[in-house]
Amino acid sequence: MSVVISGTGLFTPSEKISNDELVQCFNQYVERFNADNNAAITEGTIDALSYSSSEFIEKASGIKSRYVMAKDDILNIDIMHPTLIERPNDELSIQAEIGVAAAKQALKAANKTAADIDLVIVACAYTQRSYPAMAIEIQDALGCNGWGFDMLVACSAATFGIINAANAIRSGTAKTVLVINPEILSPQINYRDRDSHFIFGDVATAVVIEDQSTATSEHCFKIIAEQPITQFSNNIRSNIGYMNNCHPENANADDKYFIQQGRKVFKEVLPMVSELITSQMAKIDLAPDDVKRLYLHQANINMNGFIAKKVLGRIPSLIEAPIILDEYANTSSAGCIIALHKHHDDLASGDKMVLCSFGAGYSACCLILEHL
Ligand code: CO8
Repeated sequence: MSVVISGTGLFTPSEKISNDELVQCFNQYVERFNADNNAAITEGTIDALSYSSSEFIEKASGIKSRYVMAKDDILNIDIMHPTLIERPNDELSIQAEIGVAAAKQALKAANKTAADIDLVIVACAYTQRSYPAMAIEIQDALGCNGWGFDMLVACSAATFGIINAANAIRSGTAKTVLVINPEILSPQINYRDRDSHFIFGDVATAVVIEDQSTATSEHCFKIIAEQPITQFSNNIRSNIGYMNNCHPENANADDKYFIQQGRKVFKEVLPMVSELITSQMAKIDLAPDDVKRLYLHQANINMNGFIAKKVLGRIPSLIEAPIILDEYANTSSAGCIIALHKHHDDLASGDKMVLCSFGAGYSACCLILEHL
């Protein structure tokens, strides 16, 4: 049995923030903080905050802008956080809504309807609640049969989700699966922290996974190799969770937001991912020159350049190793799926592609795909 990705979908929020807008707000906040704390800063009891800069952000990461669900209050220096109106329980949740939008596109691309789907997996970095599962809400909203569940693997959620979908098809517990990645990341950003205020954006992606024998779409990608790996690390961490109100004194502390040791992550993840991709290519005797496309996790343009060079032995063109993080920023697990969604129209039968995620956990996953 061969399992294929037969359709992809992408929901992009309508609101966008440029580096300059983000930096302008952050720097106004820094100016006010330093003025308000002038005495303590002069005494040496508080450190002055440093300014952010668009030049740094673009050079260090490649990010130029990000889409968000609610822009206004992120850029309000008295708030610096997205404000989303809480919906009543009988209305579709916001995370389910963007998941449904991406899923509908993926279904259309795969020539499928909701009635064909018998498993919905929501795979992302955060779900807005623990239960009922976002996947079951989306299953209901779309009118799919079968079953659904949520799974969290930070930036590797989408690829781990695809592997779970493939295994469900192989085991016979599902025939056609939707894997949906509604990544609403802006609430987890500390917009007052210059090390991380620029990193993430909001988005949703979706893919349809099915047996090759039922696939009819124009662009079908057969999974010909796959391997997930994990290795514990505290270098990317967030302590947000349902136990936070058990220690209310720290409930809003900085460690409840996304925190990382970016340099360490860069250094440690790079060899881990290069080795993972190389070993998967060796498993199926795939030579670097035969890799038509490298869809990498979209966290940092320099990191992707290093990995691509190590794996392919050459600096790839932007067509071979597409970059979407310049426009979308880091969208956690959705990043490599956006790259696949936007950059596959020119692929032809027999072309081989690498789809690889990496991120918190650490977690990484490499899939090698062949265009039918
Ligand atoms: N403006 C100006 N200067 C800055 C800024 C800024 N905004 N930020 C930091 N600096 C300063 C630093 O303070 C430092 O100053 P000094 O040398 O005086 O100490 C200097 O610039 C250099 O800082 P860094 O060493 O931190 O800069 P880097 O070149 O390492 O770049 C990056 C920082 C861009 C963060 C880089 O390290 C990076 O991208 N690393 C890879 C990280 C990565 O891939 N992480 C994976 C992310 S995890 C994930 O994708 C999913 C997690 C789950 C979702 C979470 C949702 C919220």
